Parts: sequence; C-alpha cells; structure tokens
Amino acid sequence: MTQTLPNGRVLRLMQGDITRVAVDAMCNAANSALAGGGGVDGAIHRAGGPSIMRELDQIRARIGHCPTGSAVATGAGNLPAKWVFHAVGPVYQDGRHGEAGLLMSCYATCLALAEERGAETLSFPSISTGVYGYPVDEAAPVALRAVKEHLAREDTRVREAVFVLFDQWTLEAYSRAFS
Ligand code: AR6
Repeated sequence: MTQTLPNGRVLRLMQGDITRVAVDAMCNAANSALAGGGGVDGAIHRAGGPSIMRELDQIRARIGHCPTGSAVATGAGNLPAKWVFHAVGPVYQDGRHGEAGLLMSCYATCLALAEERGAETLSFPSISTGVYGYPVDEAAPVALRAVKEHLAREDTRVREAVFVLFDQWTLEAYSRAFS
C-alpha cells in the first residue's frame, strides 16, 4: 500500500523482513540498555554484524542508557543501509501510562535523526507490538500519524518512509489504520 502526500513524499506499507529492504536509515525496536535482544533487534544485529554493537557499547559508555521514547544512531554494518536508528518503545501496561506519547516520540526521534543526517529513505518496524505487548490495533494509528505528520512538512528531507511489517496480522492492522 502506498500513499503519496500532496508534497510528493511517499508513505508505504509492506510485509517482510526489514533487514532485507534497502534504505538510507533503518529503524530498530531496541531496549533502553541498547543491549540487543530478540525480535527485530536480534535480526538487525545478526544481519548487520558486530560493528553495530561495538558502536552501541561506545554510546552506552557515554550516555548510560537510551530513555524510552528516544533513539540513538549507529552505522549499519552489513545491512543495506547507512544508519540504524535504535528506538526504545514503551512497554505496554494498560494504555493509560503515556504509552501513545512515548510511541509517537520514538518515531519522531527517528525522523529527527534522519533530518540531521539527510537520510531520504527510512524504514520502520512496528515498534513495541512484539515483546513489549502494545496491541497492534492501538499502535498502528499512532505510528502512522507520527510518520505521516512529519512527511507532510514542506521542509522535510525525507522522501519516503516504509513500514516493513513482519507478519500478515500486523500488516492488516496497519492497512486498516492506513485507510
Ligand atoms: N523485520 C521486521 N519486523 C520484525 C522482524 C524483522 N526481521 N522481526 C520481528 N519483527 P519486537 P518490541 C516484528 O519484539 O515489541 C527485543 O528483545 C515483530 O513481529 O521486535 O518493541 C528488544 O531488544 C513485531 O511486529 O519489538 C527489546 O528488548 C515488531 O517487529 C524488545 O524486544 C516488534 O517486535 C522490544 O520489543
């Protein structure tokens, strides 16, 4: 599914493995320890190789941890990208603990990192809807709104953002929110 905004920027949904989709910057669903893990984080480190963790070690030595709702940037090792933005989504409790704001902020931080670096194409997984338990039907409209609002800006350097969704169920939830 593809939507072209009035300013020519493109928002796209596809099903697949994010590590195989070439972009300038690939976003990861990390944890605040930046320590690697399962899910998309595990896949990114496996496919990207050890240089990504080495850079995260340096970032950790400098800042300690990455707060929920924020993100840090590294190179992309062997991945088909220039950068990986490691975003820390909220662990879902009941939806009344600021989860939506924190989730929005993950996407917004990744987009700000993209602007700083001049990344024109960007990929996102469905942050927080795996291990972190955010119901995908609630997360999808928040994620899409955050990215679409940014893409709609006249001055954005981002040309295209693609959500690479791993399973059919997640793709369907995002497709419903998309239309
Ligand atoms: N490509 C795209 N999406 C994927 C891939 C992939 N290769 N693999 C999984 N997904 P999760 P979270 C989907 O659990 O909920 C990690 O241990 C997955 O199906 O990866 O933010 C981190 O280190 C789901 O739809 O991230 C953290 O500790 C989505 O990615 C914690 O999990 C997110 O699921 C973060 O949990």
